[in-house]
Amino acid sequence: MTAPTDPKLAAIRDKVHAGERLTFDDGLALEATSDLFTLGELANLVRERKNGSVTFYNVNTHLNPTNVCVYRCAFCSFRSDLKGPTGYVMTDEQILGRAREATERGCTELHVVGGLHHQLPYEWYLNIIASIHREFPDLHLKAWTAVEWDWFEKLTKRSTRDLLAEMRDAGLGSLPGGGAEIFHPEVRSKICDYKADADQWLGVHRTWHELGGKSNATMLYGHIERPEHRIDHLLRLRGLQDETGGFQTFIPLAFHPSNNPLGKGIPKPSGMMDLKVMAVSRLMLDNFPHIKAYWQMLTAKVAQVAQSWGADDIDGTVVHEKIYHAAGSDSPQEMTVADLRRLIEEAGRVPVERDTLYREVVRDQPVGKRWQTGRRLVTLN
Ligand code: V47
Ligand code: SF4
Repeated sequence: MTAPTDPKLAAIRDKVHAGERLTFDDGLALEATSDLFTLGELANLVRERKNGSVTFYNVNTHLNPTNVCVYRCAFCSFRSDLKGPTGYVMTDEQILGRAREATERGCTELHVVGGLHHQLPYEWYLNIIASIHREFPDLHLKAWTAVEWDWFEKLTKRSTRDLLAEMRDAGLGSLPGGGAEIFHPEVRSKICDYKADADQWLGVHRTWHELGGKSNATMLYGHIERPEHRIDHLLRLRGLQDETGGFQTFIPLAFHPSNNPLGKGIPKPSGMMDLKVMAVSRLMLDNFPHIKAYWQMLTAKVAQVAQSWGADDIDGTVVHEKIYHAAGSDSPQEMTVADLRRLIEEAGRVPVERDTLYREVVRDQPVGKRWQTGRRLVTLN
């Protein structure tokens, strides 16, 4: 391995080898380099320290109960106006049908997020969780982004703590990482003014962690943000993780520019940028156990390579995906377990099925075939 010629990168390399924390300036230096090999070498070192050669995947599906949304985030291709031609609200039967389908396919997780509907009360969102949990108690419900929780607080005038505790008692399992976008107000005010700001987003996760819950975090990159905004974003997450330890995984989300106002004239992030953001995230978020290369977002090809640039998770089977497909994603809607395992094995990694809380899932039969239902036998850890 040859030493990097850039002296800043050489100093960072020494720090990473010594297990020292990187600073904001280190983050900027990592962002500035085009030495992708050194970035990969360093991120891979941290990845293997934390997770060895394992890459996690899960068997999951998504549920977006409505796309009607009071907000108008400039990057969003999924939302609809209240009376828009593409607006929908799923019926209780459709929602339970989706949960039934998930269970029959052997899913361990249902990822539930949607729009902030102008007229539906908080109780509608609560009932989704309660009714699915009543019928399918083994399905882990990873539900509602911090933006949605902030909306519930506005709707009910109750504290987020109270709402989170109520929904946990009704069957909520964990919080997804969406809605974080870019925290810095210079960018946030341009791409998603009005919705929960950085402190509100972080506040929801802090409260959930204080209640003993686990959650994820994301960052939407590749639009109008600059490197300093990305590093700022990562350091705010690292700060909260120092306080609570409640984050499990970080997911960098590549911006998809089709069918949304922000995307005009902006190309999709390049492969180079995808790998750089992945590696920088792994290096800056030294207290996050996992970094996810979400294949739906990155493409299966980049998710495969990202496993050598810091990622130790590629997400799951997914099946029903609306948010990125509305924004021009040409990834398939679904991957079989066999597809996911092949992606991982070809990258020289060891595939391990996990549940939402990163416990290994052991099945009594392989779920290599899409329609084969696996029964969870033992959960380790
Ligand atoms: O918050 C919306 C992003 C997020 C676009 O927690 C877009 O395991 C790119 O957070 N281009 C929701 N991104 C999805 C999300 C997520 C996904 C997978 C796993 C997990 C997890 C969380 O999708 C939004 C926003 O940042 N998004 N529109 C777009 N045009
Ligand atoms: Fe609404 Fe979420 Fe789309 Fe923003 S990203 S407009 S909050 S659905």
